[in-house]
Order: sequence, then structure tokens, then C-alpha cells
Amino acid sequence: MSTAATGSSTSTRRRFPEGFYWGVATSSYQIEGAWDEDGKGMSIWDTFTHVPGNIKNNENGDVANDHYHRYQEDVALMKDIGATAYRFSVAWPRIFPDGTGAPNVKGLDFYARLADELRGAGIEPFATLYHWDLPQTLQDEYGGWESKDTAKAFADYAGYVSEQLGDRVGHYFTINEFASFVEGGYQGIDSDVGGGKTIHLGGAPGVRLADSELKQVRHHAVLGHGLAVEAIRAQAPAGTKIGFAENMRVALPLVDTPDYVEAAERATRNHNAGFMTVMMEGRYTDEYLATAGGDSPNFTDEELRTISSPLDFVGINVYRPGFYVEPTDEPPGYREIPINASHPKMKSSWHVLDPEVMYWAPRHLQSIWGATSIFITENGCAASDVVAADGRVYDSDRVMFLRACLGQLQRATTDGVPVDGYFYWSSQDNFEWIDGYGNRFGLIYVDFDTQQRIPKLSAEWFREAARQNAVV
Ligand code: PNW
Repeated sequence: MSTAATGSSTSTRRRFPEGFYWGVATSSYQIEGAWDEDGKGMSIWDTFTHVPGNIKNNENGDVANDHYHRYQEDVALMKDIGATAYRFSVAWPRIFPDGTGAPNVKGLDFYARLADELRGAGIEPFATLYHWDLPQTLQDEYGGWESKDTAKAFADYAGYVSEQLGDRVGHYFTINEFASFVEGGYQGIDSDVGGGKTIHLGGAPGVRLADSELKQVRHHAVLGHGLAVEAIRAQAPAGTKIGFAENMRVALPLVDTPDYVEAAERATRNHNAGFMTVMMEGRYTDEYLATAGGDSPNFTDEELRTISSPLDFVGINVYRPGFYVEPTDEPPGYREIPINASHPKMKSSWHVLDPEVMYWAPRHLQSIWGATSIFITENGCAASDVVAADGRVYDSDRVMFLRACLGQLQRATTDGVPVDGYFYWSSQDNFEWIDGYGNRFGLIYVDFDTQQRIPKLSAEWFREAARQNAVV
């Protein structure tokens, strides 16, 4: 991409605040491979993907991007595309093969080497401690997150990792996307994709619980987050920064006027009652408990204090609008507007497109809960990427998506919303859970037969935007 004429126009470009992080994100199970190497234990995703019929084309993450062995090349590529931050996840069963008990030094050493490599390349490491690959032993012993014991084991693991990696990694996200693994793993999610159509999403461990039981699993997940925050504060070096990475459901106001915006804020607060709202406020909303009735989760005041432990930043994964709203005079003060059948979408079946969600998601965080430091921990899209005859990958739709989304994010920063960084999902094509390898989200194309990596057109866009710290 030509950079010749940028010098004179920089002042008029839509710039981000000084020090804004330009990041890329991945997760352990989706890229590492080496599923049974160096003492790693089984995770629930190893188990789930090895059952025929669970994953498209019966694919799995046994090898994935072979990142466990190729991390040096992958860090060099991240540097090459201009990333200044990298959000990776730590595989719990590499550190504690049985979930608890004796740590596995070789597993920990991989993340120490990765962090060193990143620092050497001038890339700030941000570690996610739980991106869904629960040790299988905890599933077998406790039913996973159905038990409070898993929340406690998670805190022990989180404290240990932050203590061991503390001199190398200063930023942690406890848990990635509460709803995705709780609702998806323990019941299944019916996602509204417009025109009254829903699609069913699910994942490991593939359990189907009743609503009452599901509320208790949600509670254990947010409790695990809170206990992990306390453990990291106790064990990591002073100055270590902590938050979560949540895929909040975002209500969009149909019209940008105070009454519509207020309706959207109310709706967003209610729709996130089981996760974001209780972590930010330390209470379940009256509406959540009233609707649940006898199915309300069991909890104590002390647990609510733990769940809402003060954070250094809030991370949100932003892909799609949850729904649209208009204000009403009757309670709850808003009406949900269905997504139209013809609404534009990106390639993933669930991916309803509206770039404005990148404006409203962080703005709601600031207005509803007074967030003072926000990271977009994921944003991205799948596209039908192919290598052209000239060897390049022309992902024009992803460039459109990036420019539109970052344009809205920049608009939020100019309106005073405190966004400190952005992580594109994902640095590379990888194992997209139940969709297997078909849905490619990367800035870098991966040939899964040869493990060859090819930066796409969107990587060039990202590099230039990062270089200018602006929408380009
Ligand atoms: C996230 N939705 O999941 C996950 O954190 C990643 O591991 C995943 O690869 C990525 O997004 C792309 O899917 C999502 O239905 C799952 O809106 C579902 C949705 C969004 C994100």
C-alpha cells in the first residue's frame, strides 16, 4: 500500500489517542496444536472434537496452526503486520494437566518463551487465562463449571500463572466470553440472525442443562473470575493489570437521541444481568431475580463482593449488534426491534453486520458503569479467502469491515470514551470451534496442509492504520 502522501494528511486523519494499542488476538486451543505434548493434560475441547459429528468435517485442534512449534515465526509475522500488542490464551491443562495439583514446568516454559519473544519484538503480551479449554479431569470430577470447586481451582491456577509469568506479562484477562462457554457448552445458544431465523450454536462439554441449573453455572463462572482477580492481586507483582474479556450483548438505539440512547442502555444492562452487570455492580438486577423466581442462583453477599472486585480495565469482544431498541413508556422502558431478514451479514452464519456496535458498546460501558479503561479484546470477521493466481489474498470485505469498525471506534474516542486498545480477531486463520477450519478470521492466511502463512490485503490495511494510529 502506498505511504507516500500520508505525511501531509496525517493531521486531518481520524486518529486514535496517543499510546493506543494495535493488537491481534488468538486462543490456545485454536492455534497451538501439540495437544498431547510436553506433559499437557486433556482439555474438554480435545475430548469434544474427537467425537465424530461434533465439528464440521470432523476437524480438530490436534495440530491446528502448529503454533506451539512455530511461535517464533508467528511473532515475527505479527511484528511485520504492525501489531504492538498480542492477546493469547494460556492452556490451563498445559500448566496443571489434572486441573489442580502439581504444575507442569514444560507447559509454563512455553508461555515464558512466547512472552520473551514478544517483548523482543516490541509487542506487549496480554494473557487470557481461560479461553474455554478446561482440564478434562475437572469436567470428570466436578461436572466442570457446574461446581464451585472449578471456580476455586481456576483461581489457584490464575494466581500461580500470574506469579510465575509476572515479570514478563503485566496484563491479564481472566475469562473469555462467559455466555459463549456457559450457554454454549451447558445448554446451547439460539442466536437471532434476522427475519425471525435463529441458528443453534454450541460447544464443549456439550451438556444440556435446564434453565435453573444454567443460572448456577453462570454464577460459578463469574465467581471464578472474581476469585481469580483476588488470587492475581495476592500473587502477581504490584502493578499487574487485570480485567475480563466479555462478549456483552449490545442494544443499539435506532435513533441517536437521548430517549433512544437511554432505552438502549437499560436494555443492555438487563440483557447482561448474569455476567457483565453482576461483575460491574456486585448485584443481580431485580429484573433478573424476579424473572428467575425459584430458578434464581444460590449466592452470598461475600460472593457478590468477590465477583465485583475492582478491575484495571474492561475488555469486550465486539462482533455484532445484539438487537435494536426504541423507547416505550411502559416498563422496562424499551422495546426490542427484530433484525430484518435482509440485514447485511458477514460470512459466519451468526454475523449480523452493523459497524455502529463498535461505537455503542464502549460508550454503553462508560455511561452505564463508568468504565475508565476499555479494551476491544476481539473484533473481526470470517471471509471466503482464497490464494489468487498471483499468490495474494484479496479480502476486500475484511478491509471494508475493518475500516468501518475502526471508524466507529475512533468516533467513540473523539467523544471521550476511554478506549485504550483494539485487538483484531485473529492474527491468523485458525480452528473456528464447531465450524472447523472453514471460517477464516485471520489477517494472515494459513494453508493448513503446508502451514504456509500469507498476509492478506487486510494485513496491509492493519499495518498502515497501526503505523499512523488512525483510520486509513
Ligand atoms: C469469539 N456471536 O466467539 C471467540 O472468543 C473466539 O474464540 C472465536 O474464534 C471468535 O469469536 C470468532 O467466532 C464468538 O454469535 C462466538 O456473536 C459467537 C459470537 C461472537 C463471537
